[in-house]
Amino acid sequence: MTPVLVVGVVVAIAAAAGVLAALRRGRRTDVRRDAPTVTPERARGGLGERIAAVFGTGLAAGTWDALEETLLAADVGVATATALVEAVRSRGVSDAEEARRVLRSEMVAAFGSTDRSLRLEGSPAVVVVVGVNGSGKTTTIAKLGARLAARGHRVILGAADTFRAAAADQLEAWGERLGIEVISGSPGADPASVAHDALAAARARGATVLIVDTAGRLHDKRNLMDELGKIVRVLGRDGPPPGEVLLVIDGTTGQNGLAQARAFGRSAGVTGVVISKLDGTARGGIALAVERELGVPIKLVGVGESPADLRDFVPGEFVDSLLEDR
Ligand SMILES: Nc1nc2c(ncn2[C@@H]2O[C@H](COP(=O)(O)OP(=O)(O)OP(=O)(O)O)[C@@H](O)[C@H]2O)c(=O)[nH]1
Ligand SMILES: [Mg+2]
Repeated sequence: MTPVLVVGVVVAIAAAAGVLAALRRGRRTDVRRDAPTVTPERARGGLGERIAAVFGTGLAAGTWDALEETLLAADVGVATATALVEAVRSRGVSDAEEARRVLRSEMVAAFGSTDRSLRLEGSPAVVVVVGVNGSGKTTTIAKLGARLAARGHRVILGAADTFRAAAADQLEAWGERLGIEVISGSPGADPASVAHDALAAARARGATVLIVDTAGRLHDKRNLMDELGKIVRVLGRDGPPPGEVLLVIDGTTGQNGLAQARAFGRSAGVTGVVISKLDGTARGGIALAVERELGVPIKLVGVGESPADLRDFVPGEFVDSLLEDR
């Protein structure tokens, strides 16, 4: 490994530790505050410290390459890494502290100041959750359902993932645990018809939010994107279209996640992104790549498997946790 690559790999690990530590410590009211003050992750160093190392010996020929490698190793993507390095370079930055300040403001600016709140309009408001298999859709639905129910919503879940019999069972188990009703069809049923039935039930029960689970794969050779499009159309047939189509991306899949995001973003009318499993990844920078590439706001992040492990995505906090100097 070249020294640059070594720095990159270390940074990637440190970045994840920083994100995790900051998210766990929590800066929002709904965040658990039971993490110890000093954790092994924090002791290992963060992206800020690594950037300090890059600039530590003053500006040299390799500084900008090292910075770019550092960012790439945290998975911010080539286009974003190049743009960030260029931004820092063009400001005539000369020391680590200044570099980090400029980098922070450029990273936050890269996210933009778009509205990241969930659009919960309509009665019921409809949220469709899409993504490749295993990305974390069902778990995210449980977390979101729990959050909305705790805020006074009457929530119903629709199990339109009919690919596996166990998929509806999984959602039903969550429903039981959380005290939330789940509408499902028979295994192999047309997902759009399950979605339709779930909406009818939600209306009949006076639910304020319907969250619809979908499959990441299909039984036959039908096109998944067409199928998801059909679900969304059916849900909007005699009312407004679903307010949210949330794409769940597994934060541990790196550039692969980006490829998925492109496919879903183009075809399924995605309105928001959830990045799951940020607790298990060295690649928090994927958030920058995804938003820049898709132009769709990241709204939520998943940081664990329990119902409380859902956070609003706040760019400033996210970047601070990536860059924090511990
Ligand atoms: N650590 C961690 N694990 C997660 C998170 N979100 C989901 N998982 C785990 O990831 C695995 C897959 O999650 P699911 O919610 O079943 O994923 P899915 O997209 O519904 O999968 P399919 O139904 O097969 O398409 C499960 O073991 C979850 O517990 C997260 O934020 N952090
Ligand atoms: Mg699922």
